[in-house]
Amino acid sequence: MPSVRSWDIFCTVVDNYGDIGVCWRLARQLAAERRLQVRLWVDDLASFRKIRPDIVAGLDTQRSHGVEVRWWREPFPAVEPADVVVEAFACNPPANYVAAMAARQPKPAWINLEFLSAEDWVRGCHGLPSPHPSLPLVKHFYFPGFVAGTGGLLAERGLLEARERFQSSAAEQARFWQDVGLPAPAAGELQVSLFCYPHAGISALLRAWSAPRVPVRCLVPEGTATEALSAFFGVENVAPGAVLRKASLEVRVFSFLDQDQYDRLLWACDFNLVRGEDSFVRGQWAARPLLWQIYPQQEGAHWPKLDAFLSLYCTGLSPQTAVAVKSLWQAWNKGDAAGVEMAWPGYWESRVELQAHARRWAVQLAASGNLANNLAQFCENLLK
Ligand code: TRH
Repeated sequence: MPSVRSWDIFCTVVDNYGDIGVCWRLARQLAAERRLQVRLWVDDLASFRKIRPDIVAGLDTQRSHGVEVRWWREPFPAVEPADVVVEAFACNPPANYVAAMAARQPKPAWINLEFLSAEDWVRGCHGLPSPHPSLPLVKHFYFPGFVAGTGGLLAERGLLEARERFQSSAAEQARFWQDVGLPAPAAGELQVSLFCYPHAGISALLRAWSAPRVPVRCLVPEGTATEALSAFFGVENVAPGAVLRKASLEVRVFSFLDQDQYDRLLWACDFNLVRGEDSFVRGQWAARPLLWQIYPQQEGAHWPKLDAFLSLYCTGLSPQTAVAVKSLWQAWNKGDAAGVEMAWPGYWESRVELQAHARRWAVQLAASGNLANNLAQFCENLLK
């Protein structure tokens, strides 16, 4: 492999944090572990700053973690295209940049990094070429995935070992709680993190957790479930720092953490509610039981994706636990409060099996390698 390949990664922030979350993770890993020269073009630096606080909104050029971060805006400057060009989620690099790619010798490897899905068709489309309709360029579709024959999932080197160390070290956990300004958990208290889109099912879980059984501490990032929390606790202030209590439930609202600290939060909790794409993947690497809210798409395109993941994830579970997982996940994604309320006790009863399963699942996922390395190798083959 040549000593330093250059990469341009293009990211438009459509909404939320998943687009930049994935692109930043990829850029950082390529720079740190493969010593590549990475330029990340982002159209919304304010969203980026939420998950990487050293990013300054309004700067055309800055560096973070060995990555050159460029503000993507019009008019797009005349720059020399990199050896590898990644457009995340079909975001279409600027026309003058694409024209420069076509004029470059040798041509860059051009990748469209797709959304994550467990559906079967992904393996058939992963890596397929798509010739440009008018320019001498070929784009390749690159799909992340959960099984061999896909691009795998983003995971930094040593991630599982770091998580293992953290989860077995009381000192590391104590340091974490201190660093993020949250009190350490009380003995016997169930720790839950809650990251989701607004929906009616949230109140059902809050009700279940406040029933006097096991004390629950629920940690919620700012801007999440705000209306549900307001209504449930009858308060207006659900800003960062808010502490809300009802019977055996305590909710604490925190300011967004950077990605590394958010990982530790997932590792530190007993049960994680995650959403979208990137927190969903990190929830799996955390090796703890999880509940995923998929990003809702038009015309229900997300339902087959949810079902495909559920059938993969539930393989190897006892029939009773598989039903418990499917019932809760489906009710949660429908925003069906009554369904969530009915499904929670069965899920909770299966927690020992689910915990063991979550650990096995993370090991199984790691066996497919990691997306950054798989993608770098794929591009090297294209550039040969
Ligand atoms: O924010 P999201 O809902 O992003 C979504 C999805 O990616 C969806 O597929 C996409 O189409 C849409 O955006 C545009 O959820 P996601 O994917 O989990 O991204 C959240 C990111 O924020 C992830 O990188 C983790 C990070 N994060 C932190 O760094 N700190 C935090 O405190 C929290 C709560 C999240």
